[in-house]
Amino acid sequence: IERYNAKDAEPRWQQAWDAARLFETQNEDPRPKYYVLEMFPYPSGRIHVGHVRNYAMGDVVARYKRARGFNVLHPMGWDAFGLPAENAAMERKVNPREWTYANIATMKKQLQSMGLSLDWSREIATCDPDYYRHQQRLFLDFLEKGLVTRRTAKVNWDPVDHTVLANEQVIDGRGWRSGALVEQRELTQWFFRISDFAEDLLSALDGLDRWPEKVRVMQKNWIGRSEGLEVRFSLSSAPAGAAEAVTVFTTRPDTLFGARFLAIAADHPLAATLAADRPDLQTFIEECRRLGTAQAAIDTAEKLGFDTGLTVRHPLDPSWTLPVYIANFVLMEYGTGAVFGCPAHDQRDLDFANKYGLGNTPVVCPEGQDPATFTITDTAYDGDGRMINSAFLDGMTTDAAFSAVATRLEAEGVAETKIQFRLRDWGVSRQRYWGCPIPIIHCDACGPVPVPVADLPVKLPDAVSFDIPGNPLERDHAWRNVPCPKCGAAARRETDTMDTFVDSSWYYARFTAPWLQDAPTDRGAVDHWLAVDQYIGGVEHAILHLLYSRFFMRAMRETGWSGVSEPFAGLFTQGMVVHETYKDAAGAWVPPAEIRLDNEGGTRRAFHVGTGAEIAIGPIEKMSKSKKNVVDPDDIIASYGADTARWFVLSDSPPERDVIWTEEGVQGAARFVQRIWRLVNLAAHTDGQTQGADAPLRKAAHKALAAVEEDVERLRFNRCVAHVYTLVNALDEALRAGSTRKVAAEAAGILVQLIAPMMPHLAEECWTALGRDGLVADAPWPAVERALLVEDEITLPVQINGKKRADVTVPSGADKAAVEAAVLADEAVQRALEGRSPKKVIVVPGRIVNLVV
Ligand code: ANZ
Ligand code: ZN
Repeated sequence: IERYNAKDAEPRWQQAWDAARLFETQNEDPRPKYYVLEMFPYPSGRIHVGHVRNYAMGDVVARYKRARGFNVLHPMGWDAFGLPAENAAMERKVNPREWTYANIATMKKQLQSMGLSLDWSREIATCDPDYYRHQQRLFLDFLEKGLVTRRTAKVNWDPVDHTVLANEQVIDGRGWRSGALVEQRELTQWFFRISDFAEDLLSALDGLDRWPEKVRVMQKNWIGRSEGLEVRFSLSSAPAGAAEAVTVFTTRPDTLFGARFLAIAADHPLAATLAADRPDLQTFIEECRRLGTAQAAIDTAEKLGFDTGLTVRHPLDPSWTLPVYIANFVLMEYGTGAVFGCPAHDQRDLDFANKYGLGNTPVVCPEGQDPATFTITDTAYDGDGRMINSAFLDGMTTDAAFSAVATRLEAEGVAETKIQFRLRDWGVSRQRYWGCPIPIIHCDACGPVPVPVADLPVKLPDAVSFDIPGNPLERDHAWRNVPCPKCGAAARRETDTMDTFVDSSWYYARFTAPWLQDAPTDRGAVDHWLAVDQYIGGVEHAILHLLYSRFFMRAMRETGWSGVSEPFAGLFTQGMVVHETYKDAAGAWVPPAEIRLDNEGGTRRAFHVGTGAEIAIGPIEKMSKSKKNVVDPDDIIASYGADTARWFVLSDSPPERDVIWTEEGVQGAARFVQRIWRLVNLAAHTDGQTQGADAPLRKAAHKALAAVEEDVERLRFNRCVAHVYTLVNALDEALRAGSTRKVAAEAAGILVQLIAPMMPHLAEECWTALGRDGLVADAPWPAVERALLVEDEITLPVQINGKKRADVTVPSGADKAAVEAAVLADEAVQRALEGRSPKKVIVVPGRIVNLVV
């Protein structure tokens, strides 16, 4: 038998699938639908092995479901707007559009060489006017529905990328891409009102039972629901022009008797009033602003306060007054921008109080502590307990005290219960060129005017220069200066473009009818295909992309573009592909392609292929350009073929965990490809006459079939791989023992169908070798013969006086008497009995045997 030649076979089968238009999905089809989607890639230049893993998983599901009789939708597209295209334009003087489309062409070829069962007829690039015109339409519809607003807001300004960042794009006070320290600026911005849906986005998480629990928890925390009270503290004497009272939001009204101060945000209106004629206060406010609004920065910064000299009356005891501070740890953006400080039970308040000598009063005593001696010094107690030092609350639990305070203050009209969310509205304005233009025209007389739908798309101008920093749209007067659609006066286009997260928030809906010219979606198609049955992607998108998409579905529902609320019924987050790192004697990183590994004497050593010099093997890390530990899928496919690469990324570890890419592993996968090829050919031509091996082989084949079914459904691809190995071993054995051609071919056929979702090209070649008709990619999944799965023997553990002493194998239909006889005859049991005879033998059928002596 000749070796299997992937280089020759793979393109041949890809053409065969194309010619049969096998993966072009029709919306009208009587079969049940199945929508499987992998997160679409950003066209950065080339695909990396992370993509290979992601798409291989999706492809297994798609091909399997297809074989199971589903009408499968498995599309692919490009998340094509974004900063790298502009950076390339700046660095290499290439047009962002040309750069992007060139990358798409390269990456599409690469994906096609993987043999994925994708419906390329539905391909989308988000930078295509045929896509973003509909996004502009959605924006206008959302605007009309009140789901979009415009307001000035403090924004995170990235001074290196010259752009506004969403809070989510600020990590530890730095821009997520540039790593630059983010500044705060006041700008007029467009916002999607995602916070209107906070309650729904939160409660609907419970229904997403095919999402990883950890992702649901992350979303829940991000939405951040708090139940509390808004309480008014009246000012002892309000300064001129200021409100009479300061309202705080608290989740701990039970601790009200522990209050020692009030603190307001630097941007609180009262602070502004006071600062009018106080330069020292103005300086302090400036200082607070520089800290920004990033939670991490606030949490780690030293607590700073400014004593306003004002006091407020305690709402539960008007004779008691509290000082009012301006404090850097209070955010204007959350709650009411004011808090009451309870140092004994809140760490930030305690740090602050200790610094400014404000003292503390413990009011919650932990269970088991003596209230008489319970004191707080450096560590606040934020748990539950019994109320102390709290007048009418004394002796109550914290929960009871919460209700008692709420009831009393509400009755007095100084408080209301309030549900507060951490989720902010989504600011989508970006001061960038390479994004979807916001379809608005600014007129001095009419204000911001929507571009009429008939005038869409607002197309990006093609000729742009990035010679000077900033947004080229601002400088393009021909593009920018247009008449007002309302009054005809000279007006200006909005030059901000949309956050690229908008593009990816509805692409999965567009895939259901991407050919539509005059509407974003077709209701019939969108309602038929959505929700996506299985979405697969990186956990790094667990919060933003998924939350924004969930918002978009709801907004599209409100505007009539969808009848569905949840975009993704099933979600799977796959692990990364990681790799060893290599460093030469001079400390420079060496790419794996230049490494030769040696395992002589059982120690792994690395040598440079060119110089022969020994190279140090470093830790296994996420593949990154900076550490050069990347492998190029093209190289792997060129030397081993796509099936080997696919098999390897599916095989080595559970799909949700990281997989370590090793040359040895890939070689192992390549050998397995040849082994399958050889065995299938042997099976096709065996002239075995004996039938002895037939029964166990049939059993092994149907067992593997049933096991793969179960594990594919749960996306446990590594276990599917293991079942295939088991069947291959069984087939090998049977062929040696001599099985009939009929049974060998049946088993080989099942084997080929099991590998077809994972190694589709090899499977086709084997299918032909077995003399089967048509394409295995188009063949229905074989039916499991359940009768073959019944075990004819079972192994029972035997305990003597509660201790396990032996395993005894009996026929699975054996009755109690037969089991007892077999147990007592067992050598290990006899040894353990040491001549004693058991007083009692308890047989739990199918489970265990207990002997009492
Ligand atoms: C008094 C108090 C006593 C509080 C106590 C806590 C413990 P979550 O759960 O995140 O909603 N807070 C309210 N608004 C704030 C703002 N704008 N900036 C900073 N902190 C703010 O947190 C609610 C708690 O965070 C509130 O309850 C308030 O402090 C603080 F023993 O009120 B608490
Ligand atoms: Zn006008």
